[in-house]
Amino acid sequence: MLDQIIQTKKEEIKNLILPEDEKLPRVSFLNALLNSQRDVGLIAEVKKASPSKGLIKENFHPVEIAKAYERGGADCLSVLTDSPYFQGKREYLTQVKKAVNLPILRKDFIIDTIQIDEAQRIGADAILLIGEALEPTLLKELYQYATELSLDVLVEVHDQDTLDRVLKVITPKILGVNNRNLKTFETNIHQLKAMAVTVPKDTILVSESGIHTNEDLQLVQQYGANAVLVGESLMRKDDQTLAIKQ
Ligand code: IGP
Repeated sequence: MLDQIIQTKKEEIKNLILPEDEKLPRVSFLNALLNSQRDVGLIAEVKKASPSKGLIKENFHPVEIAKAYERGGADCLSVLTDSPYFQGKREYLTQVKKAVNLPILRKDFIIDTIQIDEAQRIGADAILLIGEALEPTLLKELYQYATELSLDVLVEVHDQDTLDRVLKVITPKILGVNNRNLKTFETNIHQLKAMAVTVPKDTILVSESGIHTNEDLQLVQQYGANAVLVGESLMRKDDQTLAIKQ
């Protein structure tokens, strides 16, 4: 699946026209996680659909969801901008950015610097780079490019091999371990357990995907997560504010 998504992105990039710079104020994604008042930091995701679950939310209103997350006390937001697979849009991110004060991660499959320019222009505060999707030299180049534009980067890996490869070229300030394998869509809530010891101690560790209950949250915290990235289980609730109030 991941290979197919990357092929699609290569085609998209060929036709990509950069939007006007919205010149929206940048908020530090990293600081929001560092200063979280929650037991475990929370990145709440605005997610309409996914390839593994299909449509997650009917009557999808990204701005309303984002405001509800903010009221509930999320530290950061993640907004899907990929449309072929997740039914996201870059406009959603800009609309959300204009409506809330929380820092926003652009959730997409970034393989080229032009997508980082795009992220910056539409109002993202941070971008995602996926270890499994990028050769180490390209990962390093994109990481540096984003950093020069003052965008924070969430570097995501699924397994130990990828983590080892990533750490040879960069020391990410924020590292996500995706519990979901993007090639098979299998989710394993214990994915982080054996990997956490190899993560540099100053790196913020985020457990991503498949977190549904308080038990899941406590488990990943025990494994060493400083924060979690949650989409589906929050999106399926009727009241997103209530769902994340501690
Ligand atoms: C959220 P979930 O299972 O709570 O909806 O997962 C997030 O981790 C997931 O959307 C995600 C993702 C990605 C999506 C993690 N890494 C990379 C697209 C691309």
